[in-house]
Amino acid sequence: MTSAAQREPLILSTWSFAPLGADAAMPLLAAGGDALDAVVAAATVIEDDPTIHSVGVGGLPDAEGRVSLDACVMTNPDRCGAVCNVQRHPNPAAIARRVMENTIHVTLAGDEADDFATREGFVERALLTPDAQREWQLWRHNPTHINREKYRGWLPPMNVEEMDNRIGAPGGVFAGDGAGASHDTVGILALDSHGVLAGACSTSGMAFKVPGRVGDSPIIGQGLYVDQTAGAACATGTGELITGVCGSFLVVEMMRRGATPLEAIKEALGRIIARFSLVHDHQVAMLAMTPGGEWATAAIRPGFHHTVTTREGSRVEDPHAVMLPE
Ligand code: SD4
Repeated sequence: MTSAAQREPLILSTWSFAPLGADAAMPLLAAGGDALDAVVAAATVIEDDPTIHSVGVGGLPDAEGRVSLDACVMTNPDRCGAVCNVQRHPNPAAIARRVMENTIHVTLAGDEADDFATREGFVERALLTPDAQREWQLWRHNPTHINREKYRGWLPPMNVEEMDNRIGAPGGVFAGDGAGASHDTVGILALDSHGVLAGACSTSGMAFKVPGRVGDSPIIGQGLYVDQTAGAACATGTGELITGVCGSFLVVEMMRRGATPLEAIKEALGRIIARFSLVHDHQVAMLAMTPGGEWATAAIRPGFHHTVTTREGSRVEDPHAVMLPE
């Protein structure tokens, strides 16, 4: 179910929390605004919402209880920016844009990325909310986790959206079988009325990750890739799998060579399935869009939803393909 080529403004985002941001950003595009402004605006709204436990404020912390944020933005190979491991500022996508626009670099990481943000006028904010801290404490004291060798042997848990909103429930998301919520990156692709594509990808990463871990989301070509001459793609899910196949770059290059968005995503997800020993909690989903506005989404496993936003509003839908339906 891909749409016809168009210059009608279009926003395609990961997961069902995305209308919050996409609906706020669509008026910019509907008024003739810029795709990059729209994706950063959408990401910022989602990052600022403390009830979303996988992006920005309220994100679940690392194994030591610290929240760290990753993000990137991109419009072309020569126009991209990223930040990793931001711990003092809530809006990494907007900071990534400043890295792109105000430095000669692409990526800043850690404390220095926060220092850069402060110099750029971004306001610091505590990222760890009481809810997220509570989930971390439940995780820390859950024997199904601490009996495993510290950090290793701990499987990446399922996506927050797939966890039935168990955050805040008496046992927390890690009650029961030890599987839990973790990783719902917001990936946003936009096409503006001038036919310009842009993308943003923002996450707090895998919950309870080893401190310092960086996933695919802020890495150009992995969590996001945009080239006006070929298309745009972004990814969500277990970053280590996406990284192994340079997922978003692969999808865009497949489209450059003539694949449809769906064919391109299936190639990337198929490589992950073929090359990794997947466990139950592994999930990857991808979005792809051509410069003409043709788009598709697909996921390895059931549970993923995309959000498509037009002038008429947002629709949350199932992906066009699920590679391993059961
Ligand atoms: C990561 N890919 O840090 C991100 C998490 C994610 O849906 O996308 N979750 O591995």
